[in-house]
This record gives sequence, structure tokens and C-alpha cells, in this order.
Amino acid sequence: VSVSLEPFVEGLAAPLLVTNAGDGSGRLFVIEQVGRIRIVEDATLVRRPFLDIAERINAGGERGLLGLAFHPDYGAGRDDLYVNYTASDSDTVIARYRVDPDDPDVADPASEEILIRLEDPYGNHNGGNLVFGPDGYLYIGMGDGGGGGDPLEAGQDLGTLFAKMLRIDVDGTSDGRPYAIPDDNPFVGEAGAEPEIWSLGLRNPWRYSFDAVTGDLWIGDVGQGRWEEIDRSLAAEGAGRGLNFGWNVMEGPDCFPADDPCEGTDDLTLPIASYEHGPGCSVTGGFVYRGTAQPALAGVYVFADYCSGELFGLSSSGPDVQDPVSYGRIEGSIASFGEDEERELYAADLRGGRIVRVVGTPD
Ligand SMILES: [Ca+2]
Ligand SMILES: [Ca+2]
Repeated sequence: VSVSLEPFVEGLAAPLLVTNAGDGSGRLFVIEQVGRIRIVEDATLVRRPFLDIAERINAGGERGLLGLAFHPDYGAGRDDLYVNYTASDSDTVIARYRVDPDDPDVADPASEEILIRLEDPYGNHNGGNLVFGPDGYLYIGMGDGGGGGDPLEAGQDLGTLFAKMLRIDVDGTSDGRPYAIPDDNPFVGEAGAEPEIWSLGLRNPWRYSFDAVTGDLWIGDVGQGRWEEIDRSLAAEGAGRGLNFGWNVMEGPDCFPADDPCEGTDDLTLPIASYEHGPGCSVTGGFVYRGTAQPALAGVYVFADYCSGELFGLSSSGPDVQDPVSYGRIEGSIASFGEDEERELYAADLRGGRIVRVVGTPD
């Protein structure tokens, strides 16, 4: 199969994410890093932003408005959406907003309710993705806080939210939190462990997704100086529940640092795929293609390297360790992949200021 990116919408300022609301409206929603959410309707960029919270946000580098997810029942009795951003004071914030009851194309900036606010000592590794899982819970990908080599030693520390996949129930509250902790989170009741934690050992999970058919969890975890990696956890094996993805004991398939003895690796979950630095430098996790318009991509996990523009594929039903298939390089900086309501696949080209369609052609 050959994979190419077809122009779809231009004129965006540093688009970081493309997604849909799942409300049957057919709209796409695009994040602009500076702090705006834009609507794309009928392949046209709507001039008025859906939400503009730029004044609350510190944007640039790895900071900004980083994530967006709509409640699974959005448009069907629910009016709430969730964002992840770097606040003016550089805190990491996960917040809820509500749509204007009189206008489906505008969210209310005054409706903000902050769920999580975390002081973040470094400008990099802020994670930022938000995804509702097939179980209806919100999955929050947290970077290791930043610096190089995990100076906070967050990766293996269950006492911090950094370097983790978190899982929360936005429909409830508990113990003074504006959300609830699902009973089956793996570290509930464990002394010294934060109960939000679902998986640990992540460095900067820049984009992850659930396979819409199988429920498998796919994570792109950005590496340090040598390796970029993709992690897959099958739904049948818990879709990441309680798993330790290795950072900072390991980077990709190697011990970290490389000359270290790599203690305790028996319990670590190794990547399904890794590639070395050189042309590549930062992985952008993608999606298992489950649409219908591109049958050549059926069941293929499509991802990219942000720096080189190289596109890759993995077999979603293939073995636990695979060499990624390269589809060659494109002109652009792919910050994210995203789906429309028909599960057709798009990508956000940050520097190109555009959204493109992912097209697969049989060779
Ligand atoms: Ca940080
Ligand atoms: Ca890892």
C-alpha cells in the first residue's frame, strides 16, 4: 500500500489536533496551539472560533492548548467537553467546558471547571492528550514533567501523576475531587500510589488512541536521545491496566542509560515497534484505520515522525514486536492524527497550518 496526505483545510495557526464531537453533526474540531478550537464544516474552516481561551494559556514549544475530547454522550443529553492546556503560570490544567445552549458552534469560556491543576517545573514533556475510552472513562496522558532523562524520577514513582496514563470518571465526584476514581483502577487502595494511575513508565505519550473495533490501546511515547516507540496493549490484556511501559529504566527496546544494567525489566512492557533517531526525533502516535473509504488501510495502525515527516504502518493484529513499514516522507510536521465521525483519518500539519486526509492506495 502507498500512503499519501491529501489537502483538506488550510489557514490554521499551528494546528495540534483534529477530532470530532460524535454528535452526528459531521463537524471536525481542530485545536490551535495558541488556545483556540476551530470548527471545520463541509471541508470549510469556520471563521468564528468554537472556543478561544488564549488569554489563559502559555503557548509555544511543547506548551499550549494540547488536548480536546468530547463527552461520549455529547449532543445526546451531554454538553461537556474537556481540554488539556498549559496555563499562563505554566501549570498543566485539565478542565471541563460546556457548549452554549443556544448555539452549537460556540462553547462558553466562562463555563470552565478545573478538574486537575498540576504545577509543572519544566516546559517540555507535558503530555496533553485526552481520550474517552470504550469504557466511558477519560484517559489523560501525562509526560514525565520534563527536563532530560527524567530528573524528577517520575516514570517509576506511583506517588506522582507525571509520566503516567491516568483514568478518571468525569461523571462523578469523590473525596473532594471534581471527578471520581473508577473502582477498578489498578492502584486504588495502594499506600503511596495516586489512584488515578492506569499505566506508568511513560516519558511523553504524545498521542494515543483506542482501536475502535478491538479496544486495544495504542500509545506513541516520545524517546530521549535514541529511540522512538509505539506501545500496544490488547484489550484482552487490560488495555494498559497496571502496565509499566519502562521509562526511565528503558528507552524503547534498550536499557536507559544504554550502559545501565536495566534492573527490574521483567515486569516492563516493551514496545511493539521502535525506530532510532537520525532523521526521526519525535513520534506522533496515530490510529488503527477503521473507516471504509480507504480499504487498503483496513486494520493498519498509521503513525508518523514529527521531525522527518516519515509515515509508518503497523499491523494491528500482528505480533507483539514488529518492524514498522515506511510509507516514505511527506512535506509537513504531523502533530496528530484524528478521525471524523465515519472514522476516516486526518492529520494535523503544525507548520503547514493545515489539516490533511490520509489516503491509502494499493500498490
Ligand atoms: Ca513539563
Ligand atoms: Ca517504553
